[in-house]
Amino acid sequence: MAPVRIAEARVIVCSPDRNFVTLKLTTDDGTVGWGDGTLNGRELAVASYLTDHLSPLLVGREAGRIEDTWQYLYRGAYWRGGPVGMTALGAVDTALWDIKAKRAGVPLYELLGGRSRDGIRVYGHATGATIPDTVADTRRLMEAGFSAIRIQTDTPGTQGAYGVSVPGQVYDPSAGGHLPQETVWHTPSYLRHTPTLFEAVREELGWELDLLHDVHHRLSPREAAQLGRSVERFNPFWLEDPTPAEDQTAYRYIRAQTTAPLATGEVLNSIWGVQTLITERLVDYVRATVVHAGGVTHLRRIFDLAHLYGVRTGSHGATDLSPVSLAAALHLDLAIPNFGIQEYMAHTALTDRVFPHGYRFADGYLHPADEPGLGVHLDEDLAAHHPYERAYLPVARLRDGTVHDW
Ligand code: KDG
Ligand code: MG
Repeated sequence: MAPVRIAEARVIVCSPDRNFVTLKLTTDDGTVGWGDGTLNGRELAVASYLTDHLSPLLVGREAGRIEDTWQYLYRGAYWRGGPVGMTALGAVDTALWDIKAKRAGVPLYELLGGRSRDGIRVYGHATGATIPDTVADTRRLMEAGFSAIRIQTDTPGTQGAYGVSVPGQVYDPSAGGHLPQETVWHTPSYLRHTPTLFEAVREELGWELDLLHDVHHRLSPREAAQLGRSVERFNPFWLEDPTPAEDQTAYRYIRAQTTAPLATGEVLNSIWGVQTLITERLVDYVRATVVHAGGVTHLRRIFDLAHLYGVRTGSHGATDLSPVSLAAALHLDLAIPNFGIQEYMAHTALTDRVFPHGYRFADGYLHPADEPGLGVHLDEDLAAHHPYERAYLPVARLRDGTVHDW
């Protein structure tokens, strides 16, 4: 195949119900590649990193040299890494893989080694203000075909629990305005309440379903161990982010105290951020993503390391990851040997119209598009009707006003 060069790099920021940053790379033979560069609450920093710092380096480069471009933009930058830089690099890398697969005339998973499975098992999100509401929502998802469901509920004694949606709306914690919303967190109430949620779901819906729960970084290692022990008997599929993710060694303590399976990594963006977790087998699932962990090239490297140590994958897939990165995740999920599960929250109808895509959900599984490339596009005219709107994720405080992990 004759080499082509990148002729244009354009960043599109739009807000079809929420903000997304998308990179469009066009080669001199007219092939277009799409990359997601969305970093919730810090979108414009990635847009500027791409427009002001990376795009000038990309124009004129050979589009097919993906690994070399990755190394050039990572090792070649003295100030490397971090969520903004790795998200920008992820957007470039994803767009280059899209181009390579389109030029080869195959869906991306074919270039990653081909299918290792028939479909990608996903978990959905059940939420509710009360435990009966969450049980009802879990039942709704079971009836929709999900065999794995994350359960979250409001906790009496806290204000603005993580993961609980406004009834009838897609869960999205970010909110518009000049300042982030503030929530009130109280660990003792949460530790008392959460096991009763697991108990109610098991009593009402039985033991076939895989149940997941996201602690969202709020506990100390000792508290996390207590939670793990108190839900072990309900056979959880995983407890996610029990403690702040950047402290890898906290997991040594938790692991020694509980057999509850552990998952982490959605906020970690490089192989060095998960190295100890994987090589010491401190977690069961690694949740890094294409968009925040440097694209398909780097995430594949993380997943291969995880494979060596028997750790499986469970990539982050909240709605602040655009359909472009969800599509990329599906191709990688389909190809790797150590796939575990993929998070899936459907986007809003408007987001889906702005990002037409060929992936589809059936019977608890997602299937990537079979067209060449990622199988996702951006309708630039429609996107232009939905410009960026300032929005932040919430901030958590304890009852005495101390800032806590959200
Ligand atoms: O931007 C933050 C969200 O993506 C995050 O809060 C969602 O924790 C999350 C999850 O597991 O989906
Ligand atoms: Mg999470």
